[in-house]
Amino acid sequence: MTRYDPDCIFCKIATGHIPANLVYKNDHVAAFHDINPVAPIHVLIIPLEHIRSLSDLKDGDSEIAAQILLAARIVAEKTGVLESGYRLVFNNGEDALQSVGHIHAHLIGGKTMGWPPF
Ligand code: IU
Repeated sequence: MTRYDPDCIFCKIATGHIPANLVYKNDHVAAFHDINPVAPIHVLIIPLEHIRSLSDLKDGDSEIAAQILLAARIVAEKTGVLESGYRLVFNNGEDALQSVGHIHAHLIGGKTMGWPPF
């Protein structure tokens, strides 16, 4: 893995140094249940490599970006919300209340949601 931050909790989860309730993992991404779920299904999908936010994605990160979206479909299938529907949320930066500086998509489902999301 080329990018790793020893102080990042999601890097520690990605490498297995901190346990998480894993839903899915491949060579690019890991998905695990959020410790503080906001819906019946709430899974975080992270790249294994440390990238602070969507704003830090580079042209060369297209495979990682695609893998996050592809993992969402697999997670939706594994958690039973592929047909009923789900939402993918990236909180990016301060205004969006991003609290962990390692890209993560929230896959949220298992209930009917509202719109707008704020
Ligand atoms: P945010 O988009 O950065 O605000 O979301 C961070 C999420 O990470 C939040 O929903 C936390 O409950 C979740 N989380 C976690 O699942 N496990 C952890 O060890 C930590 C945060 I720290």
